[in-house]
Amino acid sequence: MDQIRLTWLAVVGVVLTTAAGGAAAAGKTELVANGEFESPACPPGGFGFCGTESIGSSWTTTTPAGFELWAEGALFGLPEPPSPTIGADGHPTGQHLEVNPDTVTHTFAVPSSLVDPSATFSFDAWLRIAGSGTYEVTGSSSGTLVETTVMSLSTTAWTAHVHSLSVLPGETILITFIGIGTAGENPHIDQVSFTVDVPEPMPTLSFWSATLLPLLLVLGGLRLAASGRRLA
Ligand SMILES: [Ca+2]
Ligand SMILES: [Ca+2]
Repeated sequence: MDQIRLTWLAVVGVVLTTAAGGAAAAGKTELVANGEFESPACPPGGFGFCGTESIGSSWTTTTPAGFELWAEGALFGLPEPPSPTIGADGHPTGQHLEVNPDTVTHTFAVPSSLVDPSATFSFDAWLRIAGSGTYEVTGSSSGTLVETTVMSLSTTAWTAHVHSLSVLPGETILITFIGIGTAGENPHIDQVSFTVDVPEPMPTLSFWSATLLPLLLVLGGLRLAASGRRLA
């Protein structure tokens, strides 16, 4: 096999390796909408109720007045403590959601393009004054992914909850938060997150024809010219 053919084989090998790498590369994709509860805006330092249409249609609540959003550091009234202003990640909380003695859910679909089944579910919880709460995660194909678990026991700090899960492409995920206690004695939640690794799309044929193929032709031409000079 001559040197020119060897060079072309090497170039084709590099291109194929690059294509395979492009297909395998993945990025974290967030599947929870408005998980920081920053929309719509609360009155500064206070709290307010809002409807599903403003927080996002994939969220539901059984609280009759709607979703109860609180501003960062909001204080309902003494002797209650204000909401801790720093989340478990060390950053300011912004707004957060009071679950109330009710049920709050969030649903979304896992992308059908999913290759890697690993997912990460996480959120912060703060027990405002008393009561308690539980949460669970269910997949429409996978079944129960997180069993009913205590949400928060701290009235003075946000508690981080992190779960590594395995999900199936295309299934629907249901996250459920349940407050237990009387009104005003229930956990708050913040920075609800559910991430998966989704492969990045392959470069299109037009990308190859517009950039790499001309480059290969130029490289091949240079190689031929160099080979010709050596022969001359
Ligand atoms: Ca927030
Ligand atoms: Ca946050």
